[in-house]
Amino acid sequence: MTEASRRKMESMEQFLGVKVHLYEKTDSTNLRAKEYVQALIEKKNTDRINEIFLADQQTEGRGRLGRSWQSPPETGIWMSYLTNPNVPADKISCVTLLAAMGIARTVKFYSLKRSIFNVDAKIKWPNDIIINGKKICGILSELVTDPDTGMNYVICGIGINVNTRSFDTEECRYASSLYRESGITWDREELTFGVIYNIKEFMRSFEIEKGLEFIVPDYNNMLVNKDQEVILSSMNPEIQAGLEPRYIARGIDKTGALLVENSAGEIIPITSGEVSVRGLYGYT
Ligand code: BTX
Repeated sequence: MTEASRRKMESMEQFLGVKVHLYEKTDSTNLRAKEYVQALIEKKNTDRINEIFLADQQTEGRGRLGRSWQSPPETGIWMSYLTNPNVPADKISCVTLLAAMGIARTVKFYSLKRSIFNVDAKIKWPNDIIINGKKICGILSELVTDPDTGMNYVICGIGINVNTRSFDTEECRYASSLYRESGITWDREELTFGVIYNIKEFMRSFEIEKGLEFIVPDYNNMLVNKDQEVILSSMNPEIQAGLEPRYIARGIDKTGALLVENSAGEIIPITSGEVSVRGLYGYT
């Protein structure tokens, strides 16, 4: 990151009302945020927190279930949004869905502004943003609870492939970037500000409403496999044994669960983070 963009980023802190921690290179922004939370817990923090950990490059970017996340220098947005929302613990998982909405909305606004009409951002429940059937963004949310106060801190790790030219490993066969899908170089700073702004706004509404009802219609409009057949799978053999071969994805409900319809026409809410959703053909 250049000195000029660093200064710009810092001056945006006040506008966005968030503190930004910048790193040229770090192992993982989620790990930086976790360390920070530990220090807050030791200091017996009771304040509300909205802070961003943003890196140009991650050397050990992490995905879910111990997977890795490729985070090469100056190509993407590798950041963790740290917050401690005033909502019950059972609603904390909604933060991932709010982040996905914030990112998808930012990509849409940016595309409209620049007349880029060949990218249509969709959400793959619960934590991916998809364009043309390819994964351009993943979200890894982690929870840390203060054992004394019960305060919940959510670290919402966001990886967006912005101007990545190529993904050459088999591991990334479903990956793409905004550049690759649009043929245009995107402004990472502008996107970063938009993502932070939109997530913060969604979080604010979520705390007022104490739920997700306000995003359900918009979310379902962006759901990549809405009303399509999907296959659910789980690494947990007990959960896997109870799953049918195919379902139809009907959309999320106000708790953030994915509603799927089985062969008998029954609607089943899927809440488990242990279940992953695949379309019949390829990744989505
Ligand atoms: P995930 O488990 O859904 O996706 C990880 C999988 O995605 C990998 O196993 C690989 O197949 C594929 N993959 C790896 N790198 C990329 C990439 N750059 N683009 C597309 N596909 C890829 C998704 O986990 C959650 C990722 C969160 C990443 C952010 S970055 C900031 C924060 N810090 C951190 O360490 N992680 C988060």
